[in-house]
Amino acid sequence: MAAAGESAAPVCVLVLGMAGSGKTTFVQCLAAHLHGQRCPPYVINLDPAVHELPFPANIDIRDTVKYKEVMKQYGLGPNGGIVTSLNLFATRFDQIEVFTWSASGTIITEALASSFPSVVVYVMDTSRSTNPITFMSNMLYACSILYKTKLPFIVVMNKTDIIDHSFAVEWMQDFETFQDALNQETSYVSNLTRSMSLVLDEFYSSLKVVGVSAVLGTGLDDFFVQLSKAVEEYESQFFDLVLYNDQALNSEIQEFFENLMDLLDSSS
Ligand SMILES: Nc1nc2c(ncn2[C@@H]2O[C@H](COP(=O)(O)OP(=O)(O)OP(=O)(O)O)[C@@H](O)[C@H]2O)c(=O)[nH]1
Ligand SMILES: [Mg+2]
Repeated sequence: MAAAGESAAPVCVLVLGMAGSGKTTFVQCLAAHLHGQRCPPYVINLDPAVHELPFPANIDIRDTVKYKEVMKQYGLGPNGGIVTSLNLFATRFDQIEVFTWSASGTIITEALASSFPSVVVYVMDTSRSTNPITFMSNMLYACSILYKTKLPFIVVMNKTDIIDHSFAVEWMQDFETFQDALNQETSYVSNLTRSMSLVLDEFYSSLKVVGVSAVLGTGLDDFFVQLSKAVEEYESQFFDLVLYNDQALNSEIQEFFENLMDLLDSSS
C-alpha cells in the first residue's frame, strides 16, 4: 500500500504477515485514518484470493487475474493459485526481464522500492504468539522477510485489545525472560529455539515494534512515528549496509531460516 507521507515522495508501505494476523483489518484501519487526515492513501491489493475488501483499492490484482480461473486452468490448489496469480500479475511490471518463476514477490517489491521510499510492515497476531516457540517461529518468518526484501522493517504487534504486547517486547529485550518462558517447554525444538534466540538478538536490536489494535484503531500514532523513522532509514541508504550487499551470505542466511522454519512448522 502506498500512503502519502510528510516527505515529497509518497511512502510505500508493504503489509505482510501470516494468515489471519490482521493485514486486511490493519490496512482498512490505516486507510480510514489517512482519509480522516485528508491524506488519502493509494491502495494496492495484492491478495488474489480475497473475497471482499473492506476498503476501496486503487489497483486490485483481482481485476487483472482471476484466481479461481488460474487454479482451474493450471490445475492448481489454493496456494499454487495465489503464487501463479502473483506471477501473472508481476508480468505487468516493467522488470519482466528479471522475471523467474515464483519471483513475483521480489519483482513487485523491487519495482516499488526502487521508485518510492518503501517500508515493510510485518503484522503479527500477538494473541496467537504467547507461546515462546510460536513467537520464535513468527520472528523467524519476519527475519527471513527482512533479509529477502532488504527494506526498513516495522513489526506491528496486532490485536492488543486481546492481549497487551508487553510480554513480547520483554522477550525481545531480555534474553533471560525468554529463557524462563522456554523452560516450560521440553521438546528438542525448545533447545533449538534457545540457541536461535541468541542469534536473533541482533535482528531484535534493529527492529521497530509497535503495539496496535487494528479493530479499535489504537497505536496508530506510534505507528506513524516509527514509519517516519523507517523512511529516514530508507533515505540514509539502507541498501548500502555491508551485510545486505553480500549476496552469498544473504542467500545462505535465507536458506538457513527457511529450513529452520520448516522444522519449527513440522514440529509445532
Ligand atoms: N480482536 C482483534 N481481532 C482482530 C484485529 N485485527 C484483525 N482481527 C480479526 O482477525 C481476523 C483476521 O483478520 P484479517 O484482517 O482478515 O487478517 P488477514 O491477515 O488479512 O488474513 P488473511 O488475508 O486471511 O491472511 C478477523 O476475524 C479480524 O476481525 C484486532 O486488532 N483485534
Ligand atoms: Mg487479508
